[in-house]
Amino acid sequence: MLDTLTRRMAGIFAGLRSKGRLSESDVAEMLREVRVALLEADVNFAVAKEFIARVKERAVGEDVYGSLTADQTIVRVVRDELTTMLGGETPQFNWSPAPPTVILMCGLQGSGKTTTCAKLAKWLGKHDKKAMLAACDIQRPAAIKQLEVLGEQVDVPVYSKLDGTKPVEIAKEALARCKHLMLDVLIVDTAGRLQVDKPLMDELSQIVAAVKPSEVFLVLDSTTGQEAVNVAKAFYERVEVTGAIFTKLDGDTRGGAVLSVKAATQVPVRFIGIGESTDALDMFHPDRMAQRILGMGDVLGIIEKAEEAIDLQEAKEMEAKMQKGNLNFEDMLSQLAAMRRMGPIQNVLKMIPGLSAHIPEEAMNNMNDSQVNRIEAIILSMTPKERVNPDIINGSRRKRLALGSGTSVEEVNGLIKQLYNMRRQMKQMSKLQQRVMKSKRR
Ligand SMILES: Nc1nc2c(ncn2[C@@H]2O[C@H](COP(=O)(O)OP(=O)(O)OP(=O)(O)O)[C@@H](O)[C@H]2O)c(=O)[nH]1
Ligand SMILES: [Mg+2]
Repeated sequence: MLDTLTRRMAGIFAGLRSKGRLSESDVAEMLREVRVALLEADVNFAVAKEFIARVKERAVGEDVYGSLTADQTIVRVVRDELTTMLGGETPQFNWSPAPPTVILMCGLQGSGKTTTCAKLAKWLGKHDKKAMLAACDIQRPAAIKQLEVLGEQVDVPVYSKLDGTKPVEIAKEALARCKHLMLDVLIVDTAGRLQVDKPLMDELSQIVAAVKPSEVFLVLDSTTGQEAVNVAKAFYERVEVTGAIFTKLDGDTRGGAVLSVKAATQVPVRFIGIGESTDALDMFHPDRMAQRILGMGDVLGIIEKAEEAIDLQEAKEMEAKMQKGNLNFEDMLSQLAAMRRMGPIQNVLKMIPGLSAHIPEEAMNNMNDSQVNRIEAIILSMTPKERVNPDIINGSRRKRLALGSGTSVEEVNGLIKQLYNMRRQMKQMSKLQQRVMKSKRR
């Protein structure tokens, strides 16, 4: 996601840091590079220009030239202005005071509405809100089926009708049903069109009037670049869109539309879709996104992902084991599972501050989950006894494990050695901790 831009920005600021005192022309040169990087990432021309002008103005105001900490100041100014450009504060979710809260999804054909309905339902589930989906795209029978399949995947009910009932009526009936079942949120999936036309807008207006949504999310395909911004403008003029959801930000999209839509149209970005699975939806935080783009990482994002993935009780037990230094392969297996729940390893790595600037792009792309898969395969080939007591794994068993897991004896040996190393380190660390505690008490 926005990898090229992040890399460029991190490079620009690293160059600045090595300069020491900054002159006015240093800063002007830096801003010129930033502007080019933004434009290359497909940020709207007017938005980029306005951004640079604001940074320049503040740089003068904050007296950065000649000061020793000029680079820090300028990075801070750029970060703040970038945050503002992305929408400033993270908008609060608009819950209806009288549940259920209705969310209307709209957008052009193929933008990702139906998929995002399911992702959103799952996201809401993680936030203790029970959702229901309403299939109001009756243009294609396959669309209803698609929503039903997705609904089953994320374990939420889907309200649908195959008898030619109009979308407005379906939405109304679904709302009544949702109330009856005392669910928290109704998500309404609608039909897409190739372009913003009158029939589409009329249908949306009717649904809005009938079910009074608290949130109207416009789903935009980020691979369409600046066209997405034009679509957002057109929708915003006709319906009360409360937020944009950008899909398909995984892969190699330049993503400039995501960066410019708020400044160009007033529509704030609320979520981003980063993959096809129902998990691949992140809430959009302007400040964190700005930090990420500037190579400062997204520490809060990592913590949130970890909190979602790790069971607190399990973590405590693990810590106790680590202190005693008797970590075993069962523990390693559950750690790997927790890691997997945090999403593809590349995505997590990219959130670590500074990493993207220092690890070459190629190396980053080579880092994938296959390493984790191999380790898991080896552990799963062990007997339960071997997993808790690796001492009993002898030479012939190691050969067998390599064969069973499709790896090599070297890899098996390496893994076992790694476990022993970890045990030793843990023991040393807890000894050190105890010593520090003792000396503090004295
Ligand atoms: N890689 C990737 N693919 C996505 C993402 N979101 C949606 N897709 C894919 O985009 C395609 C279209 O998604 P749909 O959800 O069917 O789009 P839609 O807007 O409902 O389409 P219509 O109902 O035909 O207007 C599907 O193949 C999805 O898997 C995303 O965040 N990343
Ligand atoms: Mg659809």
